[in-house]
Amino acid sequence: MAHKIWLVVFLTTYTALVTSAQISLDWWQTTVFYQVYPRSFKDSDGDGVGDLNGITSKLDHLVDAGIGSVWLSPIYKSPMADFGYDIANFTDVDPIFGNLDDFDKLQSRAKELGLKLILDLVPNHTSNESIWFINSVKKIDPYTDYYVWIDPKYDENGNRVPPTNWLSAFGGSAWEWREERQQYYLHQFVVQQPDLNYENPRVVEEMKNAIRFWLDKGVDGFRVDAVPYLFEDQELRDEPLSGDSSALPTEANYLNHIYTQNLPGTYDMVQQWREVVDQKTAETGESKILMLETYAPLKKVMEYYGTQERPGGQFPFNFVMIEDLNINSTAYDFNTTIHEWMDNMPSWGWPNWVIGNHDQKRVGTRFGPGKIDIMNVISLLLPGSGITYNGDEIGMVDEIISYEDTVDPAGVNAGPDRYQLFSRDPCRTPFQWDNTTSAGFSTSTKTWLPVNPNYLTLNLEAEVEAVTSHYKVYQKAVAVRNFPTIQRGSLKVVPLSEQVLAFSRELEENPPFVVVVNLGDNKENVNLAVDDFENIPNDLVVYLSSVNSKKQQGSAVDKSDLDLDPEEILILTTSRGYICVVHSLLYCCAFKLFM
Ligand SMILES: *[C@@H]1O[C@H](CO)[C@@H](O)[C@H](O)[C@H]1NC(C)=O
Ligand SMILES: *[C@@H]1O[C@H](CO)[C@@H](O)[C@H](O)[C@H]1NC(C)=O
Ligand SMILES: *[C@@H]1O[C@H](CO)[C@@H](O)[C@H](O)[C@H]1NC(C)=O
Ligand SMILES: *[C@@H]1O[C@H](CO)[C@@H](O)[C@H](O)[C@H]1NC(C)=O
Ligand SMILES: *[C@@H]1O[C@H](CO)[C@@H](O)[C@H](O)[C@H]1NC(C)=O
Ligand SMILES: CC(=O)N[C@H]1CO[C@H](CO)[C@@H](O)[C@@H]1O
Ligand SMILES: [Ca+2]
Ligand SMILES: [Ca+2]
Repeated sequence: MAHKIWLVVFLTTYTALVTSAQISLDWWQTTVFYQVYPRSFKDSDGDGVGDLNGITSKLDHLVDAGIGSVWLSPIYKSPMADFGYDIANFTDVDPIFGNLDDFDKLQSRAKELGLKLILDLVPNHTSNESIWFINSVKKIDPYTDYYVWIDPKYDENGNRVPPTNWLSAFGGSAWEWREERQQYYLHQFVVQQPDLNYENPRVVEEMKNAIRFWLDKGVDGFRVDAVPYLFEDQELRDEPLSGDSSALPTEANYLNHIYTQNLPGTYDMVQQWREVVDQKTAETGESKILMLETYAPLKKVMEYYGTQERPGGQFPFNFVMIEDLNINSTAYDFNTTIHEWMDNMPSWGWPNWVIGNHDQKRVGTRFGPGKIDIMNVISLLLPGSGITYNGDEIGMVDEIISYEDTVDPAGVNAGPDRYQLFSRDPCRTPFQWDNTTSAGFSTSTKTWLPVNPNYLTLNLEAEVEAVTSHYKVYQKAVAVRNFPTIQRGSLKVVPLSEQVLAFSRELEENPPFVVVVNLGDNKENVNLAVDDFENIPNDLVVYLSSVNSKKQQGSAVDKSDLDLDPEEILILTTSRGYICVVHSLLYCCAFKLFM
């Protein structure tokens, strides 16, 4: 009888908890977004370039890793001057990647596997091969004012000069002269990427239609590219010098971009897109989302959350770990940087942590190969959505690429002496699936970027077979994200020494988690019995330890006397939490009585 009563109590509370957990968080808050760079993920037809069918064939990998959402970098029709970020048609697939049928197959496979699908939206510019631009050059309406066309200025000698000193993100003037129109057009990126004119309501509508086209097809949202660049100063004022002494006068960092980035109209446009997306959410009853790429000063980045009444994106990407931390950062630096985001975010905002993408040196290169897993674990266990750039889960690192093999316009434009400062090719090399030809990426030995020669040992298959590996650590870190403590728990960050960073996640009756990492090259002994961790019980057990750790999963540790090897990672929980986690007993955690 007593048992029965307990069972009823258990089930009622269980149901209430399950329900409350489900009501309180949406899929995009708990998921990990996995960025696929399509050219480099998997080549299905042996031409050396990745494609949609290739991606479809490898979606199981994402499920195996525990990932819930895939974000594809651009797959649209493009002359590939900026490898797909120069779009000629926003509603068609480039033949190099396949066609719309292949897209449909990819999407249905993703749905079958329970994966959400996010596309890249590149609203700032089109390709100069877009029919819009071709017509605009010829002043064929309605395209005449689709782009930013401005009359030339003349210097004191009567020579034609661009209307402002604005610089392209990839170097050189942001203005390009066109004889046919006797005007300059603006391109904040390469010459082949003319900026759209967002003062023109038709352009605004075109982009909304592109968003609707893909939403109608069933995608779950967009990652919006280069958001700060949407609007420019209507008075065409020159930008002041930045004072950055490392930048050449032709390089973007030479100027302070007060007239070409984060102009007020930008925030409003994002909110308008959000309305389009929200409309689909209302129609389908499933949240559709916008994630924004906004490299900008933190205060401006936060404004892209919008207001609670009129939200912007679900979140702007959080790049603080890319911008403010590196291989030399101390635990105090990590503390400051994590707080920087959490303390400046609107109270109702949802965090996220980005450690890599196709524009940055890989995390394993920025922080050193010994810290890849540290960065994966930290970014996945802090509060918020997880984001992983393809290959970071297996610890891929940048490859050194010669100037001859360089294809990224940002690198090519910089010339043989400075290309390594700008080229994004090193982080875009093909995914390393196994130790066969071209790392299992392609049947061809000639791939669009060379495969990193380390693939013979560093590849997914080997890491799956190994007892411990980057991938195994990644998988286990992703798995804990299913637990309410990680999804909704509080955060306390405690730098225990210059080298050792710890943070706790706690949620009511649920077992807490404590992440402890040694960022340094020396052994350390730390005491977790600090004020901030006073509610953490003493019976701590290792849920996950790093590849180099001597501590076994499930072994007990002494809270006040913890030895750490260099670059060691520990995810600790209580013995009750440990049973829950290893058996994936999601909600058992909440009941002290029963465990
Ligand atoms: C884009 O491609 C689609 C499908 O091929 C086509 O119907 C449409 O006219 C194209 N749009 C533009 C602007 O070229
Ligand atoms: C696009 O720009 C490239 C580089 O300036 C040029 O070679 C090409 O002719 C342009 N295409 C069009 C259609 O304007
Ligand atoms: C890290 O420190 C080393 C030694 O002081 C220095 O050479 C290196 O440039 C630093 N790296 C970064 C990214 O700051
Ligand atoms: C961690 O960062 C916060 C916010 O900057 C600061 O208030 C706190 O003192 C830092 N903790 C330590 C131990 O430095
Ligand atoms: C290639 O990988 C397979 C599977 O991991 C392994 O059995 C084999 O020994 C590897 N071959 C070489 C040459 O490393
Ligand atoms: C991170 C990212 O996607 N950056 C993109 C910003 O926009 C330019 C131009 O579209 C791209 O080249 C970058 O890759
Ligand atoms: Ca291919
Ligand atoms: Ca613009």
